[in-house]
Amino acid sequence: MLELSANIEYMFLDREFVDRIDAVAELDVPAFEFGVWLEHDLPTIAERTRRYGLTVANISVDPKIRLLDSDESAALAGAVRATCDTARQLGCTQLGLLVEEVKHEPGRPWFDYQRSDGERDERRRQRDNIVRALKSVAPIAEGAGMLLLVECLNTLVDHADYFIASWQEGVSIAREVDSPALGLTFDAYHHQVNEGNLISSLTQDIDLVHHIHIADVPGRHEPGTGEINYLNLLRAAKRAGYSGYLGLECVPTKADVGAALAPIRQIVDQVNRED
Ligand SMILES: [Mn+2]
Repeated sequence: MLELSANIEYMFLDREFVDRIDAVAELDVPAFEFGVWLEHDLPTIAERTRRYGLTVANISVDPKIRLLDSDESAALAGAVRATCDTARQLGCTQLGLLVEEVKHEPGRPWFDYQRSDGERDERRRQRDNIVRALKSVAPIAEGAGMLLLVECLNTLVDHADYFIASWQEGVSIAREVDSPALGLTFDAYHHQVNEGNLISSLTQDIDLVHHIHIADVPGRHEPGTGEINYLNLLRAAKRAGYSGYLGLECVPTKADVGAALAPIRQIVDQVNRED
């Protein structure tokens, strides 16, 4: 079963943060999600979540910790513990985790940094630091009954210097960490921008995918406004065994968000009805 989850950092921005939960309920979307939580009124969020019978599908480990060149694993452990505690208050079981950015030279694409032996070794060392840090915190999440989900971001439009820019690198990191509490978020928007090849990428490693983010390319607007065929992508995800939330991480093109989301709701309903 696929279910939509509205990211309230992307939509209903004309309302106060906690009032966006009301908007989710008004549209009859079953879940919502957001990233950073430190600044928010958590008791009110928890109360409204319960009042409307919603699910908090995902929050993020916050703040972003430096892992590549310095050992801040103690700070990461503290952030993971605190996020597990917050997630428990909200009835949420999935924690998004971003690694940091590396300082690339302006205009030089990330893959160019594999050219020389020295740069390849540098990236390898940074990657190994990420693996080591994730191995150290995965047991914390596992003990709390939570999933830590690492996300790959695009480097061509939105996050020029983000470290995990390739899905295969994310997969290889997750495989090496090898913990039942460590998985990946597949963000179809980021993936389409950087790589394309959505259906093969998603289905080949579907066992690692515990959350999917959706938006269309270009513009990061609602599905149906761009080049991604969500009917075929979501059908493939379901057939490969994915069951879970589809986080709407998109900026609606219409003031009437319900109208903007009508096409993707129709697709989700159709896929859910299929065998
Ligand atoms: Mn995302």
